Amino acid sequence: MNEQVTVMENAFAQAFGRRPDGVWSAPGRVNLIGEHTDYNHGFVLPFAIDRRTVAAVGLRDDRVLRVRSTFTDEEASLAIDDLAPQAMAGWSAYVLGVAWALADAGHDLAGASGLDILIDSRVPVGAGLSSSAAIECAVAVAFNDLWELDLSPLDLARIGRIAENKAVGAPTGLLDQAASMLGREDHGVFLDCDTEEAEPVALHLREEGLEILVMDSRVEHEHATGGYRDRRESCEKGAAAMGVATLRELSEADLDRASAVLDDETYRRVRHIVTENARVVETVRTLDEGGPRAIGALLDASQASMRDDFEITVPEIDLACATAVAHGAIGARMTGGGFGGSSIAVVPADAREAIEAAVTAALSAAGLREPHLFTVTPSQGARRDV
Ligand code: GAF
Repeated sequence: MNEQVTVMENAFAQAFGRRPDGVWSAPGRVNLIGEHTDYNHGFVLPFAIDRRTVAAVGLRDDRVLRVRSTFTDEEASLAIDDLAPQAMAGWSAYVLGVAWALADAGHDLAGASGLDILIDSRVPVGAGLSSSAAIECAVAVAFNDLWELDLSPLDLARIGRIAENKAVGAPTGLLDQAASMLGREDHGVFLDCDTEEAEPVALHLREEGLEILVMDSRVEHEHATGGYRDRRESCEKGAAAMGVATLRELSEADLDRASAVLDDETYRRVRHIVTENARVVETVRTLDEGGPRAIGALLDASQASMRDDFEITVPEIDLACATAVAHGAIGARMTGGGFGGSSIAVVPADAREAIEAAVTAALSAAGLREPHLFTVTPSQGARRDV
């Protein structure tokens, strides 16, 4: 049993005065490539990371859900029969929202017992690594087991997304929850967000002597408001003007017509989605045929597209990526929704320290915030630990 789980069994006993009935966990994610394509019914290639959120849960003999965490003193408490988005506030909406989403999706919670829930997270918050999906997925698997719902991992990912969209209010796609639910060691999750079919893709990082360096800009972002919502609206506007239901239906062959029909800004938003979808598919093919050392140009092109066309990067991220590549990274790009958060660089293990030093020095010389640098490995998705 891992150390975080043992710590949580003891913390639960301290918080609630008894042993938990089980411990479940779910990881954060890095998106290797495919940004803002998910809600456009396109392609994504994320992987689950080795930083997890853990939920220790104990059954109660009433219908109350009581939520505590190791990171704040705030306690939330709500009866299953009173679950409603407007009854939830703060971070506990990620937990209670999942219970509400199950009911909203038509699952019968009439016989469900109340629960005491203690959450701990080692997924950095605000770093663009899906700390929210990790909470949603950890409690989704716990509810699924304790309430005997028998839902598949993909169904649970969909429930997590409903919680995020309707209870938390962030208009996001399925990327984060799918990665957290379906991740596998050493693999990416190639997800078609139209059919919602997912396929594991071997990444071969270790065999190739490569590591994934996360460069957290420490510029915090928010997806319920602002730029994320704005980009989503631009995509919908672009699709409507091009006469398609979703941008997934467009290919690079449609870009000439798009440039004639759309205003410059909308055109560039659309071009990002169309070219990004093509890059995801190409990355999957390249990984298979040439291995991870061959995907650098695709990662760099994705970064340029997010910077110039979709305009979701920040100077800290642009400089970190450019510096990493100039000092030997295979490729580097922002990961996640943008406007802050993290970028990733695929780096040869023996060059990592030099790349880290160069990135830190470049950001400091530019008078930008010092990044947090750490490595992650592609890991297993949500599971029951005990
Ligand atoms: C955030 C969202 F939650 C995802 O659904 C996805 O849109 C991503 O930004 C951008 O690719 O993580």
